[in-house]
Amino acid sequence: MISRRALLAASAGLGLARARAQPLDASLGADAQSAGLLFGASIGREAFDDPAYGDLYRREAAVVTTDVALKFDWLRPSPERFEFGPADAIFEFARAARKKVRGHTLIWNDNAPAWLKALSLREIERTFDAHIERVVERYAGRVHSWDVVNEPFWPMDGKPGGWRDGPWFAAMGPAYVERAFRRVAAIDPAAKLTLNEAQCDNDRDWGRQIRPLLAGLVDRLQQAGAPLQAVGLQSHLQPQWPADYAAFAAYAAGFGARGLEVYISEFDVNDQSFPDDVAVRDAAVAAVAGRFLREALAVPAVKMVVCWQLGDGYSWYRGIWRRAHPGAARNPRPLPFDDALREKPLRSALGQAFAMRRASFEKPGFALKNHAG
Ligand code: 9MR
Repeated sequence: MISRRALLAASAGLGLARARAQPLDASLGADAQSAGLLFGASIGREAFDDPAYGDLYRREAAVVTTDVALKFDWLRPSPERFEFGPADAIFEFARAARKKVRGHTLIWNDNAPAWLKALSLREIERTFDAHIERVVERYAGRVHSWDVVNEPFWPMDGKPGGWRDGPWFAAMGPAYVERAFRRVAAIDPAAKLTLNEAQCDNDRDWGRQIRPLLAGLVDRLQQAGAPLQAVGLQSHLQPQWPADYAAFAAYAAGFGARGLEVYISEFDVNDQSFPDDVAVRDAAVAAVAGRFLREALAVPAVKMVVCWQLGDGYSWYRGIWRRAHPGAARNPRPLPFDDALREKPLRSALGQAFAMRRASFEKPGFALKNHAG
């Protein structure tokens, strides 16, 4: 391992940005921290069932996001029951390993349990307030950031304004968003309150429609004085679709110009359009990630990169792929570690991107490219 001081001393005489942009290679969490970033991954029970996987989080992550443990449908199997066990276990893991926790997600119109949908609109509204209060109170002071509302927009639902349909929207209309932010802030003022959205990284119709909708919502929330501190841009990259990562970075910088932090909150790379050959595929995934991160991490407002799990074997893409291709030898490889938890080229791409950001920080006059102008 090369020390930071040795690296700087070696590169000072040469004055070569490339020589300075070598990963420190301690861990992704430490490399990211030296570039003014938090790095981490979503976490679920896999990290407890598979101790080597848990150790990988201990080594590499500085922050963990609850994958499913805090989602309404997982927490609330019935109206009376709160299933806090899995989330409590993640908070205890984070406390013991000194990791920050991102709470994902309080309010999402997807995946609503049948019992919630069966309630009257007035009862749904009451459930909304009571749920936020109970959950936020339990973890108050221990949450780095809350995804207060997840994926507010889904124009394909056909609602005016492109809103995602579901019980919360049905009961309160668009007002549910501001209401959620205000209630969380009243209970846990220390958490950074985040609006998390999907698709903004692609230029197919979904990305093109959702980007301006999200920016408009952020403007309205800020005009109303709502307590919003960050925007999460999930970044499940889809290289099979058109994308312009420089334009994405400019979009992210726009939130920075509004005084907000930006989190790359669910990073992974869909490899479905790449060849079967594993070495070729892993290299292609790393190349896409490198292109994306080079642009995104040049934006000062971007303060965090969270992968959606760490190892390919635990990616959400695995289940989707197996259902669509039963018995196939090929499996998705969207993450920085493989099934045996060995490092992949994507891990190097992340380390390299953190090193490039650090090198930009170290340039005189703080030369991070500011897309907001
Ligand atoms: O990774 C999550 C998977 O295990 C769940 O079954 C699914 C539904 O709750 O959600 C996945 O995570 C999603 C996240 O919560 C929101 N953005 C998209 C993620 C991938 O589907």
